[in-house]
Amino acid sequence: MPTAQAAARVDLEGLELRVLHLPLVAPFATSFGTESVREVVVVRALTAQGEGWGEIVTAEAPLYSSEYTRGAWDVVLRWLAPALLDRAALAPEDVSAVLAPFKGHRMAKAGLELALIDAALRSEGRALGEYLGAVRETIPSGVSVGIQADPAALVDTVGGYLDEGYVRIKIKIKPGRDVAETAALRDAFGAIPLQVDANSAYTLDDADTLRELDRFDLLLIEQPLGEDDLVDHAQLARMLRTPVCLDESILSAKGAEDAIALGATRVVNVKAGRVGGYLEAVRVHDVCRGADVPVWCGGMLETGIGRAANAALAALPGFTLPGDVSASDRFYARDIVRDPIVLEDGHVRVPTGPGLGIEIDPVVLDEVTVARELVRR
Ligand code: SMG
Ligand code: MG
Repeated sequence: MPTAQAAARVDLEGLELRVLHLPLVAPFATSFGTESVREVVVVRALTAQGEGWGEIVTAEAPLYSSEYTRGAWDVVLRWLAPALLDRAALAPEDVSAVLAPFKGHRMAKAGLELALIDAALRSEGRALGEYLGAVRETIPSGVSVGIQADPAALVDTVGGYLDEGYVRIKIKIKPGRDVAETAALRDAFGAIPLQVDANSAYTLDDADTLRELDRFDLLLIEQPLGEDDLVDHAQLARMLRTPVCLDESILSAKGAEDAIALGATRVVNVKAGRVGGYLEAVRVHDVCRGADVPVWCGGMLETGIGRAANAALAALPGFTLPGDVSASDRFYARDIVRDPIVLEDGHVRVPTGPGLGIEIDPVVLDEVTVARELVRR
């Protein structure tokens, strides 16, 4: 893997944080709850060389992971922003080391790092894809489908996404809402590329149910067990024909290496927020590629900011499976960017403009902002 050339240093003068409330086009139900409004934090880095945008992908409640919006807001304002603003000049590659003394809070760190990456690359007129090591101009687009009222409703919803052109379907499952749902999709749509995501809803005691899914030839089963259950995942992986793919459990490149060595994961879902930033996400990709483990790009219902960045990340060579980088309108009627991600023949274009290659729509941004804070040097 050729190491990307370092980005320019920028003089950080301020950080603006906003909490946004973005209504979803339809409620999104997972094994841990249902969201109708996406609460998310966007970051604007103010530098002497220009501004940059990032996104902190926490949700209102700590249900997917221990991070949540108000916690991220607090840790950024109290600890992370002051540590960054204390530096005279900063390259994006320095951000993780400056923030390393503060444990955890990976999503918060990732959002800050992304804003610095965007500012630095824009100042150089350089695109994020080129910086991260992208090798594709477009990426195949999958869609993540929430738990529906019943299998018939699921067939209906999935049919709509297939008609739109999505090339891979992922459905959310939980105990009691798994085998019948998967069977209904196979009956209705035959051998479409299909996978399931449990968001930690099962234990090893459910192995018999999970083994029933083997007959559906799924691409993978994502995060069946708890975040900390690496040994249990390894044991489950030996009991299933369906490849186990970890999401919540992989928090770093080192964590990915360990999980692979243990046999706990045969495929990895890469999410920049979960691992502390896009640069660590590239390192996760590199580790997996070195071990011949395919990766794909996960999603956290990103706005146009994170969605553009995910498209660039998913264009790296080890991303050999379609990810959850769907069109913006899969979640939002109106995005906060002027150039939202769209689906073209089942694919999404990797942005080529400077930085993230996006332009914020200030009117929409103001309309969905519910809190705002600016910290200056
Ligand atoms: O951004 O398309 C998206 C959502 C993809 O299912 C998705 N994300 O566990 O992979 C996952 C979930 C995490 C967010 S659920 C609120
Ligand atoms: Mg997942």
